[in-house]
Amino acid sequence: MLKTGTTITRRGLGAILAAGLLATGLAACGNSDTGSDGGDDGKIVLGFSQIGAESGWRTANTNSIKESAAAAGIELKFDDAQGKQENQIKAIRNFIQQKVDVIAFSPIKESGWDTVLKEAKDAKIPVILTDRAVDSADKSLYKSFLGSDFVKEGRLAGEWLVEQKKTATGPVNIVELQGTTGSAPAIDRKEGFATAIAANPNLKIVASQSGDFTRAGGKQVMEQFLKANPKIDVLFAHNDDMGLGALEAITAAGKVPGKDITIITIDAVKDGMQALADGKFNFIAECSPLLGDQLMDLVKKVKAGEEVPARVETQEGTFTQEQAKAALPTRKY
Ligand code: GYE
Repeated sequence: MLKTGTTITRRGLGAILAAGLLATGLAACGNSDTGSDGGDDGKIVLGFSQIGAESGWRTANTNSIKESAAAAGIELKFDDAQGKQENQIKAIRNFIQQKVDVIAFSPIKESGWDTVLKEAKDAKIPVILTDRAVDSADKSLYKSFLGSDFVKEGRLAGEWLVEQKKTATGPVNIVELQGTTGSAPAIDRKEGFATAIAANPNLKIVASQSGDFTRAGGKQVMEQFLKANPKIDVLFAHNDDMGLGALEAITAAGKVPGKDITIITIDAVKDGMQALADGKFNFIAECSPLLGDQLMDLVKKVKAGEEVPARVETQEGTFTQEQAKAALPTRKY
């Protein structure tokens, strides 16, 4: 994994600190290129385009960004794109027009960003990707990516299943609820899971479809899966919310979730963790939405002209039912 800029010499560190101090000093003296509205208060203005509010993860992510911006004294211009890429592009163009200091966004899909990212680059506004990646070949279009290793999350989910089913003699039928089509987490989690389960030829994905990362989507697609497949042993859902929606469909079909059907999800938001502690889910690979503090740190650094790592990854674990019971009381989201 790419982790440039993680080794900093003492001298380098001194230079970085000096540059940071200088930038802060300049800003405090009312240097005119800060801020979008007059810009003489020294405040950093961050334009952030959020995907929407499709899941518990997203809500926790939005709260984290708002809270961390306030705590860091960064002025946040927040836009909710309501699940539409065109709205995200519009928001980014607005931020460019308003001459914000830094733009950050969570791209709903991987492709289709080159033109607008080029516009930001031409306007000399640094861009930071949070949570999801883009497939742009030109890596100079953004300064950094902050988020999770989605392939690893899928792999951890698959490896747990391989271990659980290592003594299975017959076929184990798996259905997969994919995230939003074309999004980085849907593409990567699918890939990681498939790679891991290839270790046991008994494990077969018999149906795989997008539930768009929502509860309603998870419920609806699971209903179809149950109708079309008489024997489903395992559900792998790319997030907790789709798994939670699927619970309703499974119960309505007269099956016991967590027993008749083994359920594996990703995220570990509170409702997912509760389902795991209650025995309805069997395993969750964690994906942290608490990106706010790290994002504000990167924003300050790029504004100060410092080098930042091309990729910053969040720390994550996995949860079994017992571990969920232990973690729930102190879970923040
Ligand atoms: O897993 C899902 C959300 O991009 C990591 O998006 C994020 C995913 C998260 O809707 O719940």
